[in-house]
Amino acid sequence: MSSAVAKRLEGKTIVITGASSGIGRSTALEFARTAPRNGLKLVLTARRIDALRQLAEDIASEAGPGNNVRVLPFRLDVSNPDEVRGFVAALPEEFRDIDILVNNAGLVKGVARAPEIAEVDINIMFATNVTGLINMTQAVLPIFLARDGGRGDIINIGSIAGREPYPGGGIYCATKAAVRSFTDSLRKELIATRVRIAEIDPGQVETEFSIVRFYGDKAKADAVYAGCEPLTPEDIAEIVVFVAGRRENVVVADTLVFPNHQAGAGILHKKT
Ligand code: NDP
Ligand code: 8X3
Repeated sequence: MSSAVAKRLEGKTIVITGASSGIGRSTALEFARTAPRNGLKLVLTARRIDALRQLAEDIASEAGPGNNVRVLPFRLDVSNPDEVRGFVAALPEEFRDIDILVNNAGLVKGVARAPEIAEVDINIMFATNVTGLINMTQAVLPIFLARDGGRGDIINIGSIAGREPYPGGGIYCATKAAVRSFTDSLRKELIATRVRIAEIDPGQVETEFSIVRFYGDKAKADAVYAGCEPLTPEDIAEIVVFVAGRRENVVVADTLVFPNHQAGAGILHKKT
């Protein structure tokens, strides 16, 4: 017997960006766990294709024997506008009728403050977190709008950083504020359709995020989480699937989620 959520997800084609790690990877697994026998099609995208192929194997074993989840690992750099422009046309026909887009790919680079912020870091954060997310949305939205008056879900992963800018995060925070602004505009622009636009803003989640921030320095990344208990990527994945699995008339527009020791950007109670 299927749960109500599994039935609502029946036959859906779901695209997840940044599925090779962290929140995106956990979201792919969570969709498969929630609806293993409901004909889901998962298009898992990121730059690291080997990690996506491994994830496809992990999903097959998690979803268990008899599952009918179909997984397509697809190499895609969202910061490359040409790749994003060609994305939908490059999908095999049976994966093209996309129902849900999870715009999750994103990154932070460094903790530098103006005027010391490297131009290369500024550019990659904006090209990935902002232009990449907007281009993905524009690539997929025509599919939604062509469907009986407009139907489909866009779930954007923002951040507390988009609401509360902090020193050393000037560029990353600005990118997430841009995501928030674009998301809110989009929801208003699409009011005459049944397209649902959601934003989920996590606080501290332990993933590869801080390793990327500190250019691969694991010790610096670990120090971020010392003395506290961050959210896990699974915590956010469960919320993504919850949002996608609501009754069609229910829009969970905006969600802010913290671990228990956090009450704002950088407002953390750490054990000493
Ligand atoms: P991870 O570093 O673990 O995952 C980031 C994912 O984004 C990876 O799969 C990576 O894949 C992908 N990615 C990065 N650049 C590109 C690109 N140019 N094209 C395609 N994919 C790309 O971090 P998280 O899981 O934590 O991050 C996911 C999202 O959550 C981000 O948008 C982040 O800003 C947001 N977030 C994270 C928080 C945290 O504390 N961790 C808190 C709030 C929000 P690959 O390298 O293979 O391309
Ligand atoms: C990640 C949360 O506070 O490290 O988006 O910027 S924070």
